[in-house]
Amino acid sequence: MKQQSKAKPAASTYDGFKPLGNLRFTFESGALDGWKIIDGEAGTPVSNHASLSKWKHKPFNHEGRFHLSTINTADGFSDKQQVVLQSPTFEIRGEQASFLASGGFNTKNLFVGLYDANSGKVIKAAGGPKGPQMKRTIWDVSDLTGKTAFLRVVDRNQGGWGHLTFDDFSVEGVLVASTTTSDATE
Ligand SMILES: [Ca+2]
Repeated sequence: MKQQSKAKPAASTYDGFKPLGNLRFTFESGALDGWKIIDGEAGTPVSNHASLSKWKHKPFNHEGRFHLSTINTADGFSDKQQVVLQSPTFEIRGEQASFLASGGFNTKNLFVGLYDANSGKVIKAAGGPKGPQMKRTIWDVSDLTGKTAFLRVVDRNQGGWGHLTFDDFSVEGVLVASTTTSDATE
């Protein structure tokens, strides 16, 4: 690959992944699209930045123009910002789900979680690559078909790479009315 000039940011490159179903979260409206902040705060939870300010040579490679971010403050970036974001509730009808995420590794304080909406328990968790460029996660959800679920992007980490970005979620599924999510545990 040709070396990028330091003066010129690298062009953002989306992986062009074929969606795994009709239910998608891509944030291309520039708004939260039904996601809610359930703990903490985020200055600009839906970001159109192409990269972190110190990593212009390593763009996020998000889908489209916007992604979900726990590092984007009202006027810049801060790993100290802590926030928990929750998706709308949906019924899983497919066998696989997929998304892009960057930021820190999966830990108990920092993860993208898939929750059982009835029990409120985490079913699956993943993190970023401990770096600025989004990596793709594909989850086998074949044993969850017919169950209701929601996603959370959990950021309670203030250290280095203590943030997550999230974009381009897809699964075969349908949105449903929220049930017992207020009792959900982490
Ligand atoms: Ca997007």
